[in-house]
Amino acid sequence: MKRLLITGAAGNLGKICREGLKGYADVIRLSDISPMNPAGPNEEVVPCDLSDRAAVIELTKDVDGIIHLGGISIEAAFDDLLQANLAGTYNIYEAARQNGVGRIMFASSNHAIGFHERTTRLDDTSAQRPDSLYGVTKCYGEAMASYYYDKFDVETVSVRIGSCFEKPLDRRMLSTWMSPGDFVSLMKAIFTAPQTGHLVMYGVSDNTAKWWSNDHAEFLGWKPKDSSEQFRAEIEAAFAPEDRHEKATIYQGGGFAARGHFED
Ligand code: NAI
Ligand code: 15L
Repeated sequence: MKRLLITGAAGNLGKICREGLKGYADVIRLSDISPMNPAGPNEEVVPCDLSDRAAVIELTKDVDGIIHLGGISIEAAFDDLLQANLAGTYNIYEAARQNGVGRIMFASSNHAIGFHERTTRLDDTSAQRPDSLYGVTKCYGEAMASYYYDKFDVETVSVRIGSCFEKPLDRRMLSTWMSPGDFVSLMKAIFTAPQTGHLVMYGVSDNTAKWWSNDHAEFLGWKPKDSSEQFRAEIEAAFAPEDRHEKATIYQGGGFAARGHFED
């Protein structure tokens, strides 16, 4: 890999990738609308607003692969999501097509399927069931990825990321947690695989309580190493048992599914 672009490089997962992928490509190009630390060895820092198509076309020149993390990462007003997540993702795909970028990792989310109940075990063929406007933008991103592969051969792995933090932050995350180390090893697997087409998978560690079966992880040759079980006692001591009749507990998306419309 000669040059790998990471969008959203100033964010939580962007920083994890910047650290964890050092040396993985000859050059790592880091981009965000928010401030980033200056470039280190083998790095380029290129600020860019993803909603600016001309700037995104410049940003993706001479790039071989893209880890597309940039955008709004929680529920938000539609007009804001429209710019950052909808226009931003279109601009990345169109720029990739024009500049011949071969493969993209699209940071989808469990909120694309968050209105499935926790008692349902999902796989990569399960229907989209967004739990928020934010989740809708992730469904759109997966559809964009599918279209750009079928028509233009731009490959994508759409990763429905669970909850990627240092450790689970509540009881729900005992099911959805993905360790930073597993996230980095997945990024490497995605750009090492000989062929991916457009593939949907779950970004989740090897948690005992997980809700998702992940055949496409095996297809990529990726095996998570961590499990949330190491945190179970700590989380169960800190958080009261969940009421299984509450919306936030019935649905996989938790609070995203339970909350009302963002703009009301
Ligand atoms: P984050 O909010 O920490 O980082 C997102 C970055 O995107 C920010 O640095 C922000 O400045 C940048 N950004 C926003 N609008 C932009 C624009 N118009 N142009 C350029 N950059 C823009 O989010 P985090 O946690 O790092 O997540 C990264 C991606 O992964 C997001 O797309 C998020 O939806 C997705 N994801 C993350 C999960 C997690 O557990 N961290 C779970 C599921 C999905
Ligand atoms: C997401 O999609 C968010 O980006 C992240 O901040 C968490 O809320 C995560 O989902 C989750 O469901 O835990």
